[in-house]
Amino acid sequence: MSGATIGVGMVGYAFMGAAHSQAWRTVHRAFDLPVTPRMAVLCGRDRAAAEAAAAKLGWASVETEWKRLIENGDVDLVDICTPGDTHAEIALAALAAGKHVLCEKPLANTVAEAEAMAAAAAEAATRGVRSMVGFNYRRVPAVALARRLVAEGRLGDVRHVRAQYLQDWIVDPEFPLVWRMQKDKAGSGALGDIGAHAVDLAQFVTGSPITGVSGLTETFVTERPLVASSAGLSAEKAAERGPVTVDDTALFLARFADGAVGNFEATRFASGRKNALRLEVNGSAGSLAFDFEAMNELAFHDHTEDPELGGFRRIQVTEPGHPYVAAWWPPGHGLGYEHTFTHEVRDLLAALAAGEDPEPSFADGLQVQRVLAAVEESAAASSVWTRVASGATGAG
Ligand code: SOE
Repeated sequence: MSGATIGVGMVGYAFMGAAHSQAWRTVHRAFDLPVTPRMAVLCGRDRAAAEAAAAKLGWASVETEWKRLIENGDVDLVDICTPGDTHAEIALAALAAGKHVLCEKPLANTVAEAEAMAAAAAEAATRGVRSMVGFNYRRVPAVALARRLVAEGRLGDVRHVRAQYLQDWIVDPEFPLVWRMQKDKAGSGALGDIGAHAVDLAQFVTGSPITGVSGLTETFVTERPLVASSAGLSAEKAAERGPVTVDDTALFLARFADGAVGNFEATRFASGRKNALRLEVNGSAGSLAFDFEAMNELAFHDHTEDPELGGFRRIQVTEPGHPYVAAWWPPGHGLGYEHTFTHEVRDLLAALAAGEDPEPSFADGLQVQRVLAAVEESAAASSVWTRVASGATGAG
């Protein structure tokens, strides 16, 4: 960090790269911060494509090798927006080189990688080198309110946690075999890609880690076209198909450290649900419910109220007293998906300027990775599945 600016180098420039770029462009114009990000280097393997992306997204220069980005003296912070198979090697090299790291979720593709990253992050912190994992939904004002209500005891003892992340972008069996459906690239399917968000959100809002799971995973479409069908393809090329090596959906039961029980669902086959990250928490004194598809609202039920006046009330979380809201618009105008990333880098920069460890940490990312691995281990152990008898004698 040179004075009041910090040089950022970003690896990867697809969906997450675009979302992070928007955050780096706007954060210091929306929030008063002691440090301003410089969008110094964008890294991508294809130079021409990376240069076009840098021009569009607002990056000053381009690298085609992430190792050279880390060696660049103008880079103080490495922002990792690549598929999960490269998170560990890039983060470990960056931390060793004294660069702060923001790493997209999930932290890694395996627990072993996540453990190495968390250990390296803890060591780097002793050198004043900070790290954060990108669970951006923590930065929705309604989620911050949910966490506050639980922490203030407004729900009493938490009994049930119900979390879903529902999408439908691959219901069409002809959707091509992109990296998110390849285990060697993504680590897992819906479980790690969107289930990770549901796990982190549930643990963040309740303040209680998951201690045990029982899981089920399913892959509905087991092979897909290698490339999207288009007029230019030869019939032979269009016919090429490859195996889907990850889950299309994951469902699991959970126990939390505070005694609550939970059920989770992460699927890419919820036809009609586009980006429905939902959380409901039921406690002895009340409940709350959040749905990202109505992200500016939080439903709250106070169970201590007169039952004749009870039930869920819809809170518009747009008053200036809520975290981040005052930086944007008057009450009732609302925020969007992109604001969660701006809030994420705002909190990262504020922590760096204060010499503090940002949250969620790599240790938080490791906890999520352990939950994901436990679900996969449980789902693979068919012994936990009890068949329901059928037929007249039950022998069917
Ligand atoms: C999956 O489609 C995905 O892009 C996730 O990878 C992101 O983390 C989520 O924010 C939106 O959906």
